[in-house]
Amino acid sequence: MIHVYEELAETSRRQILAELLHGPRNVSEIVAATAMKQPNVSSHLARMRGKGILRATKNGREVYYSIANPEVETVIAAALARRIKSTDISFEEAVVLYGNAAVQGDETTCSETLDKLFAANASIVDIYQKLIVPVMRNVGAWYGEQTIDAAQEHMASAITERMMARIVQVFATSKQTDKVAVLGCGPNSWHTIGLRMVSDYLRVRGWKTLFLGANVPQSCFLSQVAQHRPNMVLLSCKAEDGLESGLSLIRSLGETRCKENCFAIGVGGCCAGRHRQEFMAAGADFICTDIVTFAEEIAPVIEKKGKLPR
Ligand code: B12
Repeated sequence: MIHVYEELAETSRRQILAELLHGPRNVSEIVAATAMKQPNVSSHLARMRGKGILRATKNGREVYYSIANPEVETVIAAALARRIKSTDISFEEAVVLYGNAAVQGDETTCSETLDKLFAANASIVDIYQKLIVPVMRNVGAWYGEQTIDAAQEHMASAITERMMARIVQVFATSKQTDKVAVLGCGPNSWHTIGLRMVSDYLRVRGWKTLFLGANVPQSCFLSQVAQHRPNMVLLSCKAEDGLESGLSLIRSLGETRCKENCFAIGVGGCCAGRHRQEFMAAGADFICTDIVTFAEEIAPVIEKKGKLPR
């Protein structure tokens, strides 16, 4: 019976077997049901027939394929039913699965873990706050206690950035507002993942986002803001190394605000949380250290041009 599990582990053959659980099918019917190319379907059918998992019966000029016998059929049906059930996953389990995979460079498991959360209808904010944030916190702790090395920390960050590109595509809508945000990390600030979450969230809400990335020289940052005339400028400041340059950037941004180019300035990241007063004194309109508060209390208010919680 081991052959059956091998076949079920492969996506295309699993799709064909799932279709054949409904009864005998010819090649054209399988092509239509699976949206696979005809030569691929034929080669998978030939392989599984060779292994005794399928049988072929001629009916006039058509060849119909079916599952070889009731015993094999029971195994396939049970395995597929288990698979559907296994889409249930808690965030706690996902953090463990994804985190261990990320530091081992196992992108497939990270991606499959996300698929389960998508299937469970998790929101983008929940995936970011309840999966990615604790995963990266664990990665930092593992690095601190030397369970992983710097290369693994960088690899996990790189994989997470790729997974976030996937996440935002899954939640992307055609919704578009006239709102624009410029987001970036000032000189000496390299932690972009939190700010990228905020950027993704705004995109899903229909904002046009200009994500400048890490370590942006102050003059270039200011020129992007002058060019795009955003409604909101967002910075992230996570490590103490970026404090002085972050404050300086906010002061300069404040000076460039005028009637024609009026935007809200927001700062996030834990360094901003620790130095809230200094950032507010420098000209920030709000400090926000988590994406849930941003999504629930800040973005809707800015969209309505209401008063921000200070
Ligand atoms: C990954 C990582 C890196 C990566 C970053 C890759 C990348 N593309 O971002 C790399 C390897 C580049 C890096 C570099 C460094 N890092 Co580092 N890094 C981390 C790590 C492991 C995870 C950070 C992360 O991505 N978290 C996940 C995100 C999603 O969380 P977050 O940023 O907090 O974002 C959330 C909120 O803060 C908020 N948010 C964040 N930004 C914004 C912005 C806005 C506008 C809003 C509304 C909300 C918001 O929303 C997010 C979701 O809720 C942490 C460990 C830890 N415990 O945090 C250390 C950590 C942050 N790093 C640290 C340090 C010291 C450094 C280095 C100086 C190390 C070195 N000696 O070279 C350098 C350079 C840092 C610099 N000058 O900026 C320290 C900071 C300590 C401190 N108090 O200053 C930490 C805490 C590790 C530690 N315990 O020592 N790092």
